[in-house]
Amino acid sequence: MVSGGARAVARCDELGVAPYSDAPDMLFRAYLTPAFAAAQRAIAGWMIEAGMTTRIDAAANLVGRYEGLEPDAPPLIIGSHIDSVRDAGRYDGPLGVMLGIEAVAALHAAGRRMRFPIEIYAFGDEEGSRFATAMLTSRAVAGTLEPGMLDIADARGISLDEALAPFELSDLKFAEARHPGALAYLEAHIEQGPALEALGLPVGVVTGIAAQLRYIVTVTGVAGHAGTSAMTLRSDALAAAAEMVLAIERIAREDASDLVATVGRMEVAPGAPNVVPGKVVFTIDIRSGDQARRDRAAAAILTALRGIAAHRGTGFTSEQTNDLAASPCDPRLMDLLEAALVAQGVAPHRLVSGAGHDAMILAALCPTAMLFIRCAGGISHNPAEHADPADAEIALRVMLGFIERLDAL
Ligand code: HGY
Ligand code: MN
Ligand code: MN
Repeated sequence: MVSGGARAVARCDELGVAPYSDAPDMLFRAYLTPAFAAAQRAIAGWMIEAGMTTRIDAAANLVGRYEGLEPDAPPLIIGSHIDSVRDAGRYDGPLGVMLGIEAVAALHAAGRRMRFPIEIYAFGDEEGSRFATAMLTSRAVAGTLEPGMLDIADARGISLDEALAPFELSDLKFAEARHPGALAYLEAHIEQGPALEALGLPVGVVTGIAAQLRYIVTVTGVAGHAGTSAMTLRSDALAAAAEMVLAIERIAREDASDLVATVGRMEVAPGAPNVVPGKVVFTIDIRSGDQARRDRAAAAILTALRGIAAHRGTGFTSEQTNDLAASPCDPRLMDLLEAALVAQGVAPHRLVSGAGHDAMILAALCPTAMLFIRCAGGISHNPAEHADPADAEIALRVMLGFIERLDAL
């Protein structure tokens, strides 16, 4: 018989290709697309098979529920996201959802119910790969949406409200996804880094998640003929942006800490070989476990970029699109998770997450815990991402041990 861990990995693989990807040649499943809807249908089927009832909430999250002995008790939420980055790996997000389903399937097969209900959340938007504001759907659940956050459109100009319409949902009701109150939130996720692999450990307990800031920067120069615009007379937006990217890298490197800063997307207009670039739009993502350090670096970066723009005579604007506070995991839940991990014969190890997770948003709703699963070479946000079925099986047993310990409190 296939183990629950192996089945969870196999289901992630199944979700890695069409019709569960919107792109024919890679995995890209953005929030509210046809591939997203197809993935929801498949996952809902697996939830029902595992003994749950299912619903889609007002933010288009798929929710499976396994009743407890005390139906009105606040539930344990187990979740992660099913949207992906462009050209994604198969496990970032879905593995946590699949393992949650497997945990319920194991309880159901054993005829076991806890005092509390268990809800499995397949969050819709975590990556922010369609709309610039990431973690929209967990913010709706945690009740931390801010004014203006839903007033957004994707790269093709489709508003959130228009994207919700095929799901028979609307941005006016989005906040109704707010959860009435949960006992705890547990998220299993691939580590997306090399630490567990280097230590020879299949799983580890997360202590907290680094703070993030994201910006969109627009650099405006003057478009001109590539053959006739003299080098000394140009206002080249891309040359200025290139200098800015290097300044961002230098500032982050010079900090010599856990601080990281990334320019991950750049659009050059008009984007022709024979035209001096007139406009460049790029993103900046800045993170550190220390929020004050992150903020100091962000201020230094913006000052440097303004200086480059002034020196080169280009226009410069920046807009903050995301501000996620550092999020410590709950000490008591960490201890429970660690006890469950030790019971599986795994040496305990605690580590910080540089990647963002829905858990950092859910922390506003209830205490949170995260279990990291080793991933090959620490590679993530890359189709080469790989999680071992044997590690997933250990993670599943740790999650079940955690659930039993939470029930016994
Ligand atoms: O960007 C992140 O940290 C995550 O993968 N959403
Ligand atoms: Mn990711
Ligand atoms: Mn993720």
